[in-house]
Amino acid sequence: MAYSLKESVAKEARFVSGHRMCAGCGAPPAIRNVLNALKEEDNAVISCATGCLEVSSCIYPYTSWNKVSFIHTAFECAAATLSGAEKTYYNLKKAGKIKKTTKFIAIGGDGGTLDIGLQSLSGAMERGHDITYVCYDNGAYMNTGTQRSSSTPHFADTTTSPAGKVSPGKAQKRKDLTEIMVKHNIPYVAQTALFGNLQDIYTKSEKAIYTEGPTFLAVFSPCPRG
Ligand SMILES: Cc1ncc(C[n+]2csc(CCOP(=O)(O)OP(=O)(O)O)c2C)c(N)n1
Ligand code: SF4
Ligand SMILES: [Mg+2]
Repeated sequence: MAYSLKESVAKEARFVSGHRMCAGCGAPPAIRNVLNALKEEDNAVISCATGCLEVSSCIYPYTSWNKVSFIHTAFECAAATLSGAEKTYYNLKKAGKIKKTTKFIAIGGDGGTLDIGLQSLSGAMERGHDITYVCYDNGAYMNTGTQRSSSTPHFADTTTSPAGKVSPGKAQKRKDLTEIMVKHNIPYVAQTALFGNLQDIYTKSEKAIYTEGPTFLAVFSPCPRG
């Protein structure tokens, strides 16, 4: 569907207010905009690695996840968990036991994706599951106090790579996960920034979610605190 701002704001959001993320955090609007690309008639299963987004959006008995099935997964296995759910759906659909279309979306932060969950992400992409992996990349392990990740830019100041008289900040260069995903030869890989171009995030999310096979989307998402 061609992008229409009017139509996209009229859709019922799949990620809604009431969460406990910091004011000004990029992750909630980033994910709301990614999920906005889902067709209203489709179901979605979300597998979410721990991180700021996960711990702040489902504090029992409240949740900000609307009209989706949500699985909280450990860091290591957001993609592996979703692979299992997708394969089960595939088999049930083939047997005629499920009629409705369901889309499968894994979400992780940069720590959960570039570092701790990389192996299960790579495996799921290589096996060819019909899933979309979305990394909201804020450049550090923000939830535990801004520790450097492999996505933290060179020379950036974090609590474990302090910049000052003794050290210039993070000594290592940033890992380029988007390029690593391209090298998996999967049908669709994209990256975008949330702010400034809602059409870009919508168009790429729609393409990622509705392209058959494994797809990857990186969304750069600011963390005012970190
Ligand atoms: C295996 C494991 N190690 C460490 C933690 C502690 N932990 C919880 S959230 C978090 C930071 C996550 O960073 P990132 O994935 O970049 O998401 P962000 O918090 O930046 O949104 C850490 C280290 C954990 N829950 N599980
Ligand atoms: S610490 Fe950063 S990433 Fe976490 S909720 Fe606050 S602004 Fe968002
Ligand atoms: Mg992070």
